[in-house]
Amino acid sequence: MGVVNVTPDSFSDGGLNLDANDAAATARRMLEEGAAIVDVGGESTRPGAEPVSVDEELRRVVPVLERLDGEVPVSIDTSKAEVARRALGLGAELVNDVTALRSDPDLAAVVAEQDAYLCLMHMLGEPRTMQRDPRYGDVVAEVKAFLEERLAAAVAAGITEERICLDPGIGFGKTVEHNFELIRRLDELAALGRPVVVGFSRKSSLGKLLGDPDATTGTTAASVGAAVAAYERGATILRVHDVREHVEALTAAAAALR
Ligand code: HH2
Repeated sequence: MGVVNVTPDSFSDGGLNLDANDAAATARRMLEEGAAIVDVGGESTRPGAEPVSVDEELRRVVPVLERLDGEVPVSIDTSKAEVARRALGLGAELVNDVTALRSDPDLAAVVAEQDAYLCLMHMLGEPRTMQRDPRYGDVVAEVKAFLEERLAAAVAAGITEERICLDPGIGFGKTVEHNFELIRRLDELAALGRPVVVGFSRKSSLGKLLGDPDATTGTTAASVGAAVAAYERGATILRVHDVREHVEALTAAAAALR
């Protein structure tokens, strides 16, 4: 899954794809580089980010989806029912909701009515404050219980279980150690029986691991290492910014692990 952030402020690619033509070109390039789907988002959820209005989010993502014209498999990274509805109408097939259907009460019905795919992600708190001293007893057990509960809620709301994937939410209310423990024990999340999505790409825990306590991003090489480890522990979808490098590494890893 390639990442295209149509935002001025995303933590690693903010501003790069704010122009709809640039964003559409990036999405098409990612498809050529081997992405199976491209995740288009109009709202940054980086630590400290402020929410964006529905109108502004639509203004950012709709022109991109219009330019892609259904030719690129698209995931819409949104928590808003209206944005999801418009995106699905323009050909998007997956709704990636980092709030796991907890922020907009109308979103579940939109996904159910359109029979779209859905990604439910774990987050502790909200982006504005989530990195202020996050604590867990057992991070993996707590994330697993959360995802299990949100999966049941989504199914109860009429969404087909076979269309739902789950994501531990790397960096969303987690320390460096929490993030790596989630990858180390990813098989426990895969045991829920749904495909697991992992988005470690460029996240600050990678920069911190490599020795910079103030890092806000991580390198491509570190991202690839984390993605290969996640794949080995059962991840099905890797959400990444550097598609070519990840496709090459994962192709080799898949051949070696077969
Ligand atoms: N991470 C980000 C955004 N959306 N969705 C899922 N399912 N999993 C993730 O790990 C995930 C996500 C944050 O990364 P990015 O989109 O690059 O940055 P920003 O939120 O600043 O736009």
